[in-house]
Amino acid sequence: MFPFIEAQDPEVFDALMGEEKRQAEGLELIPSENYVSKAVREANSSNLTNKYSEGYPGKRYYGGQTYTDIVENIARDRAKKLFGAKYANVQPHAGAPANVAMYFALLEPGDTVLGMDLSHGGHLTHGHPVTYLTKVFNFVRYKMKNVETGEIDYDEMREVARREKPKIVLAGYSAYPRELDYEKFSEIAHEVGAYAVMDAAHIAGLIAGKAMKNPFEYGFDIITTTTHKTLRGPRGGMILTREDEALAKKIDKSVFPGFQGGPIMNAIAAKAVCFGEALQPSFSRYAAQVLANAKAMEAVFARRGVRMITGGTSSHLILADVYGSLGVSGDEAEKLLDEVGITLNKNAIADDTRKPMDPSGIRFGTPAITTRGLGQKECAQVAECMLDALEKRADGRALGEIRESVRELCAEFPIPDAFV
Ligand code: DSN
Repeated sequence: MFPFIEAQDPEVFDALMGEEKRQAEGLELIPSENYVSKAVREANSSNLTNKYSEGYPGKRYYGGQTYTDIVENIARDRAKKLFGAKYANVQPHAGAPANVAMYFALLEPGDTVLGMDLSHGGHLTHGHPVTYLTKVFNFVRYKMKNVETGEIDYDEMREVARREKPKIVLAGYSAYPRELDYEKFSEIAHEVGAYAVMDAAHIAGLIAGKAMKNPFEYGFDIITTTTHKTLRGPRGGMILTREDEALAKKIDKSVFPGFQGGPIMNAIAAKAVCFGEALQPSFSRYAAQVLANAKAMEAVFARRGVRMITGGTSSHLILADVYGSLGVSGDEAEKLLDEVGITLNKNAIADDTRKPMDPSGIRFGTPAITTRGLGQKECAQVAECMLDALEKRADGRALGEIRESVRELCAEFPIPDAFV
């Protein structure tokens, strides 16, 4: 593996091999991570990294675009097919740039966006004060009505929308594990003349695989997403427009030249390959299994009395209040589980009173372990291991045994090379 790097640059080679081993021998539960196929990796490291392609297929600023145009058109066509969209822009470098380009396409400085309260699962790019976005746009909030069930307060959303007149009503989260009532979202957005926009970064693969609802089927105007989470592609972003051509043109202009320069064409080739994989029947089976596996983990947490925000999950992720239930903080839990070979992330829970760097919760999910082939039985076993490790955190021998059982599970389920 990596023979040229090995010969030329042993320092980087060593780090890459260390990561190879870490990924092979540990269980990846960060819900926004996944393993890509070797085909996606080949495309991502292909000769297209040598090429500049500012513009769009058929309308570029540089010559030599015969093959970049072919690749980008394949990526766009497959993306449209996957999500039932009429237009796709596959050039955003990642999810945050996709959201920034979407805001600047739809808004004037000072305009208002109505999004989920950040402590209830929203994302930094949905208007966290640490981002530059809040210097330009005005962000107002809706929340969950009940954090034990995850029910969103649609009455409050409507009231705030009528009062604040947002130009965008934004759905989608990085730490909210339930399905949404998309019909209500688009009804409220369109009542006040706003666009209904979904940031599907986390669940794009589950939508594409038809395991979760598609917001476009409920009147949403735009979907932004990453391509590297449940969609199982290269690191990257994308913006889809359901049917409005004028809107799609604004998005294109906003991505380039408004915000980005040259597209990362090797990543676009990898997106094309990933979308090709996601169009196969095997991907729908994968998406359904991701959900079934999360349910299997939920059942163990519920049986062992650990509080889950929203009471459990209807998606790929679980947000557990480990401080409230087990007296171990999110940061301690993250570090402890890392030691036994289980990687996840600390996360604030709704209305958390602890600090962001040491919150009450952990966030974990099943996209990567499902790619590895684990089923419900093994996922339940992983959940038991997690809670055993947290409960027996003072018992070095018990932790050593858990580390060993994680290693055995990893050996039984190696990271696959291909999915189709
Ligand atoms: N870092 C991503 C996540 O883990 O949800 C979102 O930016």
